[in-house]
Amino acid sequence: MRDDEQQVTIEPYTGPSGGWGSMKSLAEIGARENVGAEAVRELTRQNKPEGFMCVSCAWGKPGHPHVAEFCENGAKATAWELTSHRITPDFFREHTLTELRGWRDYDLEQAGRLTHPMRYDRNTDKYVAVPWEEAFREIGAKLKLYDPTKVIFYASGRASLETSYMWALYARLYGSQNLPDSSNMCHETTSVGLKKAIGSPVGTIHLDDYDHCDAIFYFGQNPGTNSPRFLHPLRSCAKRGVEIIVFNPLKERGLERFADPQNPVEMTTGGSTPIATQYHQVKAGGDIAAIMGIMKFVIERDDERGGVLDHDFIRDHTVRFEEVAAMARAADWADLERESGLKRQAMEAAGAVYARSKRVIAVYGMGITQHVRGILNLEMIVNLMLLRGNVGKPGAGFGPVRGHSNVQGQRTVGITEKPELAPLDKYAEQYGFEPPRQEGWDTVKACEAVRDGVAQAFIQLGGNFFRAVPDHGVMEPRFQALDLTVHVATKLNRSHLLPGKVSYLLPCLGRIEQDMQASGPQAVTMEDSFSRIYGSRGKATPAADTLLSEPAIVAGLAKATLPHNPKVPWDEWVGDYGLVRDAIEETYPEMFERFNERMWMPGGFWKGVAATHREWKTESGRAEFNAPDVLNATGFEEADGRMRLITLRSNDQFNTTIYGYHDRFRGIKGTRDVVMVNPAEMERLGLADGEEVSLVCDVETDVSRRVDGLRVVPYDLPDGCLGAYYPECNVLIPVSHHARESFVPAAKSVPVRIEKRA
Ligand SMILES: Nc1nc2c(c(=O)[nH]1)N[C@H]1C(S)=C(S)[C@@H](COP(=O)(O)OP(=O)(O)OC[C@H]3O[C@@H](n4cnc5c(=O)[nH]c(N)nc54)[C@H](O)[C@@H]3O)O[C@H]1N2
Ligand SMILES: Nc1nc2c(c(=O)[nH]1)N[C@H]1C(S)=C(S)[C@@H](COP(=O)(O)OP(=O)(O)OC[C@H]3O[C@@H](n4cnc5c(=O)[nH]c(N)nc54)[C@H](O)[C@@H]3O)O[C@H]1N2
Ligand SMILES: [Mo]
Repeated sequence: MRDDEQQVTIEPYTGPSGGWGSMKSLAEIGARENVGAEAVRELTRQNKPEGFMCVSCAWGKPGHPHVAEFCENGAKATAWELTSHRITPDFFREHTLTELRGWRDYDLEQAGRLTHPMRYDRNTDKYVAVPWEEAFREIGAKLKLYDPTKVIFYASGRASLETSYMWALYARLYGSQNLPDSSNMCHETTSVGLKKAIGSPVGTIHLDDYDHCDAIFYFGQNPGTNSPRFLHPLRSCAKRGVEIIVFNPLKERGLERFADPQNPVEMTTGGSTPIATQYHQVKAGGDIAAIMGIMKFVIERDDERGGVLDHDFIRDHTVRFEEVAAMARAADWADLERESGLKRQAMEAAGAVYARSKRVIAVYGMGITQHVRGILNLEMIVNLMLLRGNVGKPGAGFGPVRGHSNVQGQRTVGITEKPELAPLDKYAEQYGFEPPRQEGWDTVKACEAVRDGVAQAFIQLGGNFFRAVPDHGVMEPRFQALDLTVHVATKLNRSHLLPGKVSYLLPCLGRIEQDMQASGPQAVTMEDSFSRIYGSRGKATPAADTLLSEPAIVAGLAKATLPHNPKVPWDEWVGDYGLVRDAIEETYPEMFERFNERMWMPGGFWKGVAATHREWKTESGRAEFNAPDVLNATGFEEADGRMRLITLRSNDQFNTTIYGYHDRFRGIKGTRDVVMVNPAEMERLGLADGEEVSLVCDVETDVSRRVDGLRVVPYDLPDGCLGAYYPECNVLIPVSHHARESFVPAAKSVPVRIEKRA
């Protein structure tokens, strides 16, 4: 039996999040990756001033950190990067890509760190080592042949601000604004929706606002797994008596109870802190109705007794309140109950807390953004918050929890397909060229362009695009029809196994590793969920001395592709990243003033967010109420047998990186091929615990989308909802099933049917 292969066990987890369970899980991965003393030493530098910034999530890095300012999953990410396993050219001599396509995501990454640049050889179906200079030269020569507007430059949100700036500049100098980013599958709904409603495309709170709030309204985000360091402020809030009102179809353990691994009392007594004061298992896509119910209660109470709404704020700072208020008053409780899956009393109980709380933070994640009507979800959260002026004052505001560690920062420094979001005139002036002005491709448009044979080449800076996107059945063969694919990566993943006609795999240093350049060891910077920017210095020994840094690879590609431009000093930039930061400061003087100096401020420096001080950069110049035109976010009709599939992360993965097969908090061990079904639904459908079923996409198209062999796991979910894992179930999501306006694939309610085995 291989080390990761365990008996499949499915049993409810009764422990808290954190606690000994997280320690055990950590020890297991440390042993499996065979990490040495160096990795342990590195952990003490994680998320500390002068240390390195975690390669996992984008949660804030406090100015006064804990002794161990890392969590179970951040430590796993560190161990995964500092693994002692390697993929050398020998590995590729032994395995064809056809064979490797039969491996699981877990096996591919577990094989270790990539060490050499490789070129795909079609005759043998293998990757073969190629010298760096040759790879750059050949890629550059190919790129010169294409129409730049048909080349895709994808970035996953981990690359530093320096790399991202160079990347975006490279694409535009080449003539392409096709700069999709993992953000397009993630918080783009925030970028579009918050921008529209309050004029700032990002969260408005500071980390210490959690010390001042008296209630948290918490929608569709799973901190126990995806941002575990958030559990510390949540626990402090809970201890302080802050009311934490959760809306989530699943009972997520991190929102129920947390035992602090750094608290000796909780660890030795087995004690834990309850987190949520109310837990509402809203239907997938039901938040619009749930929030409408809360608003109805709050507005009607104000109508009756007054003193509930912040009328001054509404008058001075907002538009369209009356329209939305009238709609809330007229809403019918029966409709709201049906659409939200919650009882009127539940919405009223949440409303009562909202009405009496002076400072409220709204937290949300993918449960809000990844819906066809995700923008409406978000607008409803804004509506609710505006009722009592809960933005732009201490202890109140919007707390979107971002994904990748620098995903927000990539947008800040120019990785965007939207011309209006990039300082194109400034680019023109600073670098003396005419940047492309037409709208580029986001993730969905990039997929369509690949699917329809329009795109010619795909260059990927990190990530696993081909696995993260929807519709694998349709997309996989199409990726292989591309003329050129190039991947910059640390570990092998499925995207690398779907080579275009010509294909390269370029291995890079990770952020935890020492990055030595002409001027000495380099540091990089990133931006967290709180719009704070700080430095990160890698010190670990690089996985191989053949690796290049990401800035060096971007520069290598750029120099081979572009005509010489004396205003773009690629080599100098690679020699000293401080010069890239100077260039960033020149492009964005307001946000990055004295960048090189301020990057080492403990807790980072704040780039500034207008809505935080009630400056509304919206069309109306005010914060905007928006009346929803529907009450649910799914974007599809109810039909007999049609269910809403929620695609989820387990506690043992980072996106498409699968660390293991133990979703501890959900009690699912040894397999990811499961579908979570509520027991009443199981009975109705005649399904037995452990039975194997198929899920079939329930959208009328000429393509059949299905996943077979999923084991039924009884799970506490609202009626009509199912849960299953991403990325295995992405095959069920049509590319066309995406959020309106933000184009985020709607991974949180996918219309499916369950098929029993014949
Ligand atoms: N360890 C680890 N950390 C991660 C990641 C990881 O994979 N592993 N991924 C990173 C990335 S890129 C991101 S974007 C974040 C993702 O972090 P999250 O935003 O937490 O994303 P998900 O786990 O996909 O699920 C979000 C939650 O939404 C709930 N939900 C689903 N549908 C609905 C709905 O309609 N309404 C409501 N109210 N809730 C709903 C689900 O039950 C789930 O608890 O985490 C980041 N951090
Ligand atoms: N069904 C469904 N689909 C989803 C989601 C969902 O909830 N449900 N979530 C969506 C979301 S929120 C996101 S953000 C996307 C994630 O999409 P991506 O960001 O594209 O995917 P990741 O799995 O994070 O990428 C992992 C790969 O990144 C590479 N990598 C790791 N570290 C580094 C590094 O330092 N440098 C470089 N160059 N490469 C590195 C490794 O090779 C690794 O295999 O998926 C989206 N897809
Ligand atoms: Mo994400």
